[in-house]
Amino acid sequence: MTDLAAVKRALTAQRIETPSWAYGNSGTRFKVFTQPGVPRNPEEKIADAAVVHRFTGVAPTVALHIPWDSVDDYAALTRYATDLGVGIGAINTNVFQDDDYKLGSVTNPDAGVRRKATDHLLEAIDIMDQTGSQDLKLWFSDGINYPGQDDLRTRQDRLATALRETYDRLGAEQRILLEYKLFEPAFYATDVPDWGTSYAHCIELGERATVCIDTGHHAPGTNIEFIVAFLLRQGRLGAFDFNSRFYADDDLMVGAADPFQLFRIMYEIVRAGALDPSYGIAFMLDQCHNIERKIPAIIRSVMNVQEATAKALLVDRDALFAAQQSGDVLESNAVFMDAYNTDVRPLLAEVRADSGLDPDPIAAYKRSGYDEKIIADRVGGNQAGWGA
Ligand code: LRH
Ligand code: MN
Ligand code: MN
Repeated sequence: MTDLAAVKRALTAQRIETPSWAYGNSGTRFKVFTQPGVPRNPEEKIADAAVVHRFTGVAPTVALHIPWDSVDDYAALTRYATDLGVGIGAINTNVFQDDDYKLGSVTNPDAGVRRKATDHLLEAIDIMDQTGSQDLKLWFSDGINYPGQDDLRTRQDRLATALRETYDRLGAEQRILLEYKLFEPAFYATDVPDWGTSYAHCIELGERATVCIDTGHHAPGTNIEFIVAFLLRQGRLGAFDFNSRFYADDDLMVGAADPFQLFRIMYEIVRAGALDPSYGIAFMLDQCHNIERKIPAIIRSVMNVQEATAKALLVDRDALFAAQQSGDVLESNAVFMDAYNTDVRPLLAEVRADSGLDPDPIAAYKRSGYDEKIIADRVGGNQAGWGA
């Protein structure tokens, strides 16, 4: 039997981090469709994140991406966020948008470029010291397009060297989240293409290096929940970049393309007792809203994660384990699917009402007048990461 009060407590305690860049204009390599009212600076992105938190109650931190969110005074930016009721979360590094990085950043054949890239990673830790952030998120676009273009093994050595220097600079409470991605922008071989490569580097570095799973960074058909289960068992799952994909790294709203997959992932989290923030997994969104209004899309994404989580929490684990133990294939699957097929929207509405929130965050946002206000106030807003 499922303990409904415990399910509600877990849902109330859940935390989801939103990304600053999802509030700004974004696009594909073919076109950035600008929207009225988008943030013009990091402060306005944080203000939008605070609005998402105000209506959902579970998104109290916002991830920054440097240099997209560079400011002169990070302590002041942190105070600004705190005043709005949110905190600064992970600091994301960017060693992929500079001409120098054409042949790679930390794996570049040129030692000078490697130095520049590593210095950026170290600078990000300086920023973390000022924002109080614990997580340094590293994603390397490094890779090669043609067989023979560079030495695969030497590039791993260069990567390890840069990671070591970065890891050694971490403060006692700080950690590295090493993200992997199968391909793009490199098409033949990426230097951190999969969870195994990330995991191996994390093991080499030490216990404060963990893997970040971006759900859009796998080959079609990859069983992501298996990766989740494996890394949890090893104590090396540090974070998610949630989004959905139909084809490649689509960065669509999480739970939009495959809500069943999101449920299966969240089940492994619940199964491992890893949902509570005290466990230390950063559940972040990494999305771009190219054609839809951004704030309601992010609220929708937060709600999609909540729905998948609620269903995962509703799995009757006693019944499931009993069926599994007796080798009852159909019953095991039926118990699992029963939870997935439950309409959890009334339960989540109740959880929100219990916390003093509007049970329907999107409707509440629409009624709030915030959208009209930012459209009127933010004239000339075009600041974003991708395609800015
Ligand atoms: C790379 C990535 C990584 C970047 C973000 C903007 O595809 O997922 O997390 O930091 O996109
Ligand atoms: Mn990502
Ligand atoms: Mn991505």
